[in-house]
Formats: sequence, C-alpha cells, structure tokens
Amino acid sequence: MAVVEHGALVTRAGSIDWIGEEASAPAADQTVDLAGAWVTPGLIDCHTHLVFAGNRAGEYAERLQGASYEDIARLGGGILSTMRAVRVASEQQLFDESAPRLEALLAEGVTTVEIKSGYGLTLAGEAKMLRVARALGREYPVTIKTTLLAAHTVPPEFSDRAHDYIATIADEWLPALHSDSLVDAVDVFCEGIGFNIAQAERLFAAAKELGVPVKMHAEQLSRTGGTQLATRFDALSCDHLEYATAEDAVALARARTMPVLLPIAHYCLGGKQIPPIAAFRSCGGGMAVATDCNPGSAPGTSLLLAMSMATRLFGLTAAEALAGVTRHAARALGLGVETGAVGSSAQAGRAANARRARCGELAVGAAADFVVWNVSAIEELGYWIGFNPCRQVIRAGRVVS
Ligand code: DI6
Ligand code: FE
Repeated sequence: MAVVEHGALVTRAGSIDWIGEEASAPAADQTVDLAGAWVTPGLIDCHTHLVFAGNRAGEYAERLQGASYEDIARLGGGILSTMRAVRVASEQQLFDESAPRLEALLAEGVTTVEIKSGYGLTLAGEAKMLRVARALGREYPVTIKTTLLAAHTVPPEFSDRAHDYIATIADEWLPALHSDSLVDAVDVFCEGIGFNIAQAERLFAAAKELGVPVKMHAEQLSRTGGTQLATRFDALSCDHLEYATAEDAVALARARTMPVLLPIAHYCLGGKQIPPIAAFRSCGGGMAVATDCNPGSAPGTSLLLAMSMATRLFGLTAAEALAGVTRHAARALGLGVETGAVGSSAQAGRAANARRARCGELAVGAAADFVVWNVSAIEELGYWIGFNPCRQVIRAGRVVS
C-alpha cells in the first residue's frame, strides 16, 4: 500500500488527472481542502447476490438448531426457497427490496458493486434479475457489473437433468442475455450440492465462445478441483476457496485469477475450514474480499464488516484487507488499473473490460472514485464494528454524499 502524505489529487471529466504531494499540485479551477483526512479509492464489493426477494431468517434459526446448509438445500429450501420468492416478485418489487441493501453498501464508501443473478432460474427470471441490477446502476451513483449465475442450482423444471439444464443455459440463455447486454461475466456454483467440473467446463466453453469472462464459486464446502478448471479458462476470479489447496493458490496466481474471500459466509455458516491464506500470500497474486450479500449464507451489507472478519477470522493484515476491497477487487471484476497490461494470455472479455473505466486505485487515468474517511489511521477501517467512519464519497469526480 503506497501512502501519499500531504497529498492532493486533481480530477477531470470523471477521472483522476493528477495525484501527488500537495506542494507540487497543478493549479485547478476549484479546490476542496480535506484538512489532512485519509482518502482511499472507492470501495468495490466484487461478489454479491444482492438482488433477491424475501429472506431466509427461518433457515438461519434451523441452522442454529443444528441443521446444515446442505441439508436445508437438499430438502428444497436454500436457493430454491429464494427462487420461489423471486419468481413471483415483479421487477419493481425486486428493485424496491434490493435498493436498501445497495444503499447500505454505498453508505460505507462503496462505488462499484458486482451483482449476480441466480434466483430466477428461467430465462425470463434471470433476465428480470439482471435488468433490476442494471436499473440499480442507473438510479444510484455506483458502477454495477452483472454476472449470470443461472448455474446456481438445478431448478424444478430440470430436476435430475442437470446436464440438460447446463446445455440450455450455455446454448440458449447465455447467448440471448448476452445479446441484450445483460451479462458482464458468467459464474457457476461448482460444488457437491451444485454443479460438477464437466458441467462447469461446458458452460465456460460457451462463455469463451462469446468472449464473456468467467468466475467460479469454488471449493466452498468441499474441494471439487473447480479452481484448476477455472484457471484454464483465465477466470477473473475464484470465490470462497475454504477448501482450496496450496497447489490451487499457485494455479490462481499463474493465471492471474483473483482469489476472492467471503468471510461473512464463513461466519454465518459456522465454517471451520480457513482458506489457504499463507499460500495466497506467498504466491503474490493478491486476495480480494467481498460481502457475498445473499439471503442464505451471508445476509450482510457491510463491506467494512467483511474487512473486519477477513482480518480477525482469516488473518489478513489491515493493508491486505484494504487492497482486497479496492485494487484486488477491481481485478476480480476485470476493472483493475493494470488490467490493460495483462498481455497475450488475456481473453477477449478482459480486453473489452480494459476499455471501460478502471478503478480500485488512486492512479492517473483511473475513475475519480474515492472516499474521505473520519479516521486517524487506515487500520480503523477493519477495526470498528457497526460504526461507519465514511465522511464523503466522490464518484466519477462528483460528490455523492
Ligand atoms: N454460494 C453462496 O455463498 C451463495 N451461493 C453460492 O453458490 C449462497 C446463495 C444462497 O444460499 O441463497
Ligand atoms: Fe456467492
């Protein structure tokens, strides 16, 4: 983490035009004195399922009594329970229920959010969720990246036909939703209670054909080996990773696939297994941190809490946690400042992303997304629990709060 003391930055047309020490700052039309406050890049929540209807507090109560997440899923609860609520919700209802969750994230300095589908599980239902995600991005001062997660669980229409379901997503839904510009990436829940490696590969091949980048929910509840597959497809990220191995960490770093840590889900599920943090650290590829905001395993709308849990539960340093919600989170979305320099191994989707506004760092040319904090040390960001030290948020060069 590079710290500029007595720093200044100049913005122009929504981007950072200059950054350095105040003493050598160029003249500007208008200046704002932040009186020595800490400034970070706008925070990035790179893994959420925040568009959904209803909640699953009842299942949480069952888990407190000893039921497992997998048992509840196998009995038709879990993701299918939220699927039923989302299917009957109108687009407006879905927007209205999701907006307060987005507002909670933004209040803590978040300026970019990834939102996954995955509770419609029909073409129309997935399209509805993705349109709501796009609408949130138009109505709020935030950059939204959408991810198609139709491969979240097998819906009743395809029961016992997971293979047909994946084929339908790959051959019909993905091309249709992609041509409606609703899909920035494709994700799959690769897990014992989700989809297997062959099914993930089938979906990834279709995404690659279209030039859509891929991501994976990998090694969350068991080790499936999904990470190794994802890295062969130049995945932007592999997320969860509690059961990943040191070998997986090496593969991730080689492929420049970002490991994404989701400590709120780990906490809410009472997880015992910790992702291989030391291996990620020694491979030097970075680690991102996100909320995983969803009604089942992580009903959380605080990225600062995710930072706190990443440090306390997973052992990240304060600097790693901050990089995890800024620089490294940007890379997990293909928005990293260094994305453009990935080189020949970069897939088409990454190149397309590189042309969009880059973020996650205070660097010349990056989006002028930044946060002014009421803290005296940057360690305070993952230290307070339930206290919000965010003073002011600037997105694309404009004060938004
Ligand atoms: N892993 C998760 O953390 C979420 N989905 C997934 O594949 C949980 C989704 C849910 O329980 O509703
Ligand atoms: Fe998730």
